[in-house]
Amino acid sequence: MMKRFNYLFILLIFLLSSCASNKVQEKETLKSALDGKFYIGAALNADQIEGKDEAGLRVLKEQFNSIVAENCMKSVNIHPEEGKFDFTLPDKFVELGEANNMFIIGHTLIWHSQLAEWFCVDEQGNNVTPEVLKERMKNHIHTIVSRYKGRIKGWDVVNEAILDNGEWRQSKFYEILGEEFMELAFQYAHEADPDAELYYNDYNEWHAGKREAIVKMIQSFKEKGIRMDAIGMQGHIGMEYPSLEEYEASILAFSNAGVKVMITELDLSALPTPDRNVGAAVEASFEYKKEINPYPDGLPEEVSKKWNDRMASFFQLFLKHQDKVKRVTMWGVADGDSWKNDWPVKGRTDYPLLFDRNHQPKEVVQTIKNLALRN
Ligand code: 9MR
Repeated sequence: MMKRFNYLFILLIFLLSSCASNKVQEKETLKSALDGKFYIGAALNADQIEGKDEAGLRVLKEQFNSIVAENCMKSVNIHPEEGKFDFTLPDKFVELGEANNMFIIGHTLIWHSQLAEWFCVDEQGNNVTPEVLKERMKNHIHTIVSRYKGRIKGWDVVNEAILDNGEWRQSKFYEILGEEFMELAFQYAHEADPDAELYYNDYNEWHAGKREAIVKMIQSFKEKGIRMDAIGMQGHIGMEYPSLEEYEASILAFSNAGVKVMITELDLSALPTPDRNVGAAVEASFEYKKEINPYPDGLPEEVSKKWNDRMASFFQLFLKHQDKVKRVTMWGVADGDSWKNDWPVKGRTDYPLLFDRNHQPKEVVQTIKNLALRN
């Protein structure tokens, strides 16, 4: 009798304490649960920066402690004509981050896409000389980086310069300057703010060719004494790709080469992909068909479970490597904001982010908090 009472007593204590710990975890936010592990960030669109998306901003301020500009700092927007900068949104973006004590990231200084038309050509549309392009890059980078010196803490200096097979992308920058453009970009950024962290940011880095080329680049930067703090690993992932092992191999390779890893641009598409190697090439586009937009009215339970489990397994991986991963940034706050709704097929309904269209946390948010408190 006494023994049975003891068992019951122990069970009761166990139930009460696990209830209490669940309550504590419910009160935690993503940023408080992940505190001391890595920053948790989100990309901000114009409506959020301008204060129009109140629901998105509420979630952002409550849950996240880092921000990156989704579009407003791309050269086509921030420097549309030579010598004519538009800092309206970028200034507001930085003020928003500072007012909320966030780790602010600038995106992106040199990118072949969304490139201002004038940047690499003369008035006749011919490529400028290497000397002119160097001068333009220097002016562009110096003007932007020094404006936010000490305020923007890290920069995606160069974006997407290497192809999946490890070859250089034939961008205008490469065409005119060769490989040197990469080093020059980092050098100019460092001159403008010696304390800012500098990153190379790309997608599909789980492809062996791209991984190896990036490792070589890190090594060469180290030999030459050029500052590069981290590799940004864009996380535009799908339900079937990449494998956790492929993604982990790149985290390990970059870290072993001597830099930190930032998980940037994370979103997990719940939709079928017309091409699993499409990466995040903005120009890719496939025709809309009803069968590739299967969930216009919400995710079925079993798909939602699979989605939550897969997102959780990625966060588990990031937590396993919390000594290497310094930041995880979602490419948007809530599903309705995501570029994935229109890419690579226009007009679909996707479910790639941690908060749904009503700005409610998905199940995985609680799972991430639990994992963070345990790891
Ligand atoms: O999410 C961005 C989308 O709103 C823009 O239309 C697009 C083109 O500027 O860029 C998207 O963000 C890209 C990021 O800047 C770089 N990596 C790939 C991202 C998705 O295309």
